[in-house]
Amino acid sequence: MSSISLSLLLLLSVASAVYCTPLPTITQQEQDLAVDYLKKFYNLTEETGPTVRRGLNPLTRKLREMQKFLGLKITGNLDADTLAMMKKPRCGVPDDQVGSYTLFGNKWQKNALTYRIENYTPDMPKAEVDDSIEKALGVWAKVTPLRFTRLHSGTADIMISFGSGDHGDFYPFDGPDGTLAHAFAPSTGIGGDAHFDDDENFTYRSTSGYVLFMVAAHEFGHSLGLSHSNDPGALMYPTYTYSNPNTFVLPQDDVNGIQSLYGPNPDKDPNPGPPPPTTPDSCDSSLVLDAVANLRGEMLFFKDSFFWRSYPQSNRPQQSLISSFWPDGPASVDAAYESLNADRLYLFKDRQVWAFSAYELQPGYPMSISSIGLPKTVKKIDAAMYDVRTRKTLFFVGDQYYSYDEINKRMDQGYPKYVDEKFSGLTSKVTAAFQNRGFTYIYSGPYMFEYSLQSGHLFRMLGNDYFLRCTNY
Ligand SMILES: [Ca+2]
Ligand SMILES: [Ca+2]
Ligand SMILES: [Ca+2]
Ligand SMILES: [Zn+2]
Ligand SMILES: [Zn+2]
Repeated sequence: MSSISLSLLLLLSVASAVYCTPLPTITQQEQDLAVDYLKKFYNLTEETGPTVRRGLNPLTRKLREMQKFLGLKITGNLDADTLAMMKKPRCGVPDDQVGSYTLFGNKWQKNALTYRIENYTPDMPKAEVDDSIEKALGVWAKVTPLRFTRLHSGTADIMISFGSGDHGDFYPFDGPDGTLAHAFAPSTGIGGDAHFDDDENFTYRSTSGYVLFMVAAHEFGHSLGLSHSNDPGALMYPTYTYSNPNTFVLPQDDVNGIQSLYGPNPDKDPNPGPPPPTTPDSCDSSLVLDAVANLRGEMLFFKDSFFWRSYPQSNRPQQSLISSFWPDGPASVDAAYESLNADRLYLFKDRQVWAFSAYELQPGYPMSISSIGLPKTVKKIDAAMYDVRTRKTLFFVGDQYYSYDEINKRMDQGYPKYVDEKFSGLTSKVTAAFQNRGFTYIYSGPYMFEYSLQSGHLFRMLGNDYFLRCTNY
């Protein structure tokens, strides 16, 4: 009895993995949220009158615009990923332009600017608010000729305040989460000012609550003339991402944006620190991917803290931060694979493995990689690949590989074996691996080799960018 129901369950889970993910049921509340989001951030306007318009309906058009800007699959539907994105905490300024860093209208016609902190949040001691604001302005001063002086009275260029709900402009805040803050482009009066939603819990350094330094640094980008960027690594990307304030370095896209307005910093920095982080570029011919995996019919390509997803209908892969889809996962990965047997995506980093059902972390994870039977001497996995035909997963470690039986959930006897015994000609380290349409693809540095796993025959040598069609055309 129990074994029958178990095998039925297994069948059901395999079926859902093979066909498609079920459509989410959308509540009226979620529909309202979506319309409200598109009105606020994508200038969706009410259609009036019975006029039948040609082309896409405005809701679909705005959904597609949003999906494109935020790096989602462009479906024009209110799918689960899109709804999840709409529920993420973000900046209140609309995403009104498309591209990497964009300009927000004006710039200041002077480099010496003043700021004033008009009131405080009860969430943090005043000294921590002062320090967060000063450091957030310092992010921009470091790479430009802009210099900021604090005023304690009167009107400053950048007036900073905390408020909730209606707070004196035409853009009321929305209670906890949703919009965290907004700021106005350079101009007189309210221009340059930054408002923070005091219904949020702001913090100085903690990972619970919103780090005021991060939110403020983003808002001051608007105060200085930048709009939102669609570069998922940029500070000016619309949604909130936690970063450690002690180690934060302004990303290259934001540096390019602000320097296009004000030029570089003429003063030599005695402590230049690490260079600005750049977002991996799929057109970089020297690109070496960290890991490649399938997920429910899509291909996932991991590099640093980012991944691209490519699905059959798309003509260009979408790039996102790993943390925006798997917030409970590692910041970057060594290896990844999808077990069609278990309908699980596994991500590996150092000695740990995380298991996800799509984006949901499974109970008990992360676990040690020794829990799947790898010897304790293995410090990290270089690559992992699930073989559809045998339902075995190969784990590549140095010049060797292990074989894991997904059905019986144990390591096969007689391993590790040398990689070049199985894959002729492959003498350097495997960096990533996956299967697609019956072929086995083994990545090694900037190269990728196409094999038949069964015969071991090598068909051709390609580059890391073969599936990852370059997006800058
Ligand atoms: Ca002002
Ligand atoms: Ca809010
Ligand atoms: Ca790897
Ligand atoms: Zn913003
Ligand atoms: Zn406001």
